[in-house]
Amino acid sequence: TPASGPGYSLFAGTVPLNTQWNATRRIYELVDSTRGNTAITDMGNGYRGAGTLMVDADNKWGNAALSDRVSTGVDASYGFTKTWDFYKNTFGRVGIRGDGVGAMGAVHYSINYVNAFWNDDCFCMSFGDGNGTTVRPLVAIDIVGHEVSHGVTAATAKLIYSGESGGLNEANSDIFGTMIEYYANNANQPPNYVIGEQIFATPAWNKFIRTMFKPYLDKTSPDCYPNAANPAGTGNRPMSEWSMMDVHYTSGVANHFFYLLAEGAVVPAGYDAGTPANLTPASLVCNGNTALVGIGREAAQQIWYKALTQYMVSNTNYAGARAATLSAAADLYGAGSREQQAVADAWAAVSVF
Ligand code: ASN
Ligand code: ZN
Repeated sequence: TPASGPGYSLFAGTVPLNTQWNATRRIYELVDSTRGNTAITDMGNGYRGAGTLMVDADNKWGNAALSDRVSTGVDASYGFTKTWDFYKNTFGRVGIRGDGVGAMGAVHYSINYVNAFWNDDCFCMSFGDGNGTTVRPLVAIDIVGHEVSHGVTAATAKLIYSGESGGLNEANSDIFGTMIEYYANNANQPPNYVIGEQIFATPAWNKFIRTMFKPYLDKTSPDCYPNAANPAGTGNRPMSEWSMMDVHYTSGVANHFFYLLAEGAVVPAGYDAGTPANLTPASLVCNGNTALVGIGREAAQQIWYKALTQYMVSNTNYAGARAATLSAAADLYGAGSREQQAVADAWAAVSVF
């Protein structure tokens, strides 16, 4: 029987959870029958099998403390709920594959594991606990949204996980992970274009997994696509290095494109002049176009989703992503529309022509 109980999460405050009453076991289970029977399990710090279904006697889940193993599961469940609702309400996509079927989420994966991942074979995702000191469990909403979105990519464009298509695959997960964070708009998780900042026990402007507005803040991810207009330099990496770069770095250029498309050459609060990051509009763009105006998150995410699901294919590269988003913008807003021009301008601002 479907039920609803409060969840005391690590990162999102007290949130409503979708649970179910198992009359045979006489216990509540962390299974959401209204979202394709998504289930959250505890791996018990092992790394094999599906883990043990999370259960609770009084339908009040966790206590918001790391010491309570259920609290980590609360964040995973909440993140999955928001992800499901985001895809359904924003794009009419019901379920990761669009077939109404939910996924499994396993928390407490392995020991001191500082990562999370999607596995399309089991249609499931796993979340590590972090390192036990400086890094907390990897169940912040943008991380959950990122992992689930790998399932969406696997069901649609099937972008191969290496080279430029791999970078686009990673960027897709960062883009939707971030849009899911905005969709949830949880007061305990002020939305932003920083990925994974919540998992750091001592937050700081330079503690994050990635930053979309300025990927090179990590001193590795390129801001700009390397070409004649943008030879290697600060915020850029030479083409000769690209083939060896991790997909979590080559994603930077597409993350950067999406930020500029949605928001324009605007420095986010906390990273602007006078702060330690000390960013200026000129430092956000690769071509000096500080007049770049964003079209907003809603139009930007509609363009990206249509490009992903209707135009990108397994070996799409950066040039192909540009063409895909221009086509998607034409379909949605018209050829020569303000939105389509903004897509061209945002790609130019990251040196993709
Ligand atoms: N957290 C990583 C990701 O989802 C795991 C990986 O490298 N695939 O991108
Ligand atoms: Zn990823």
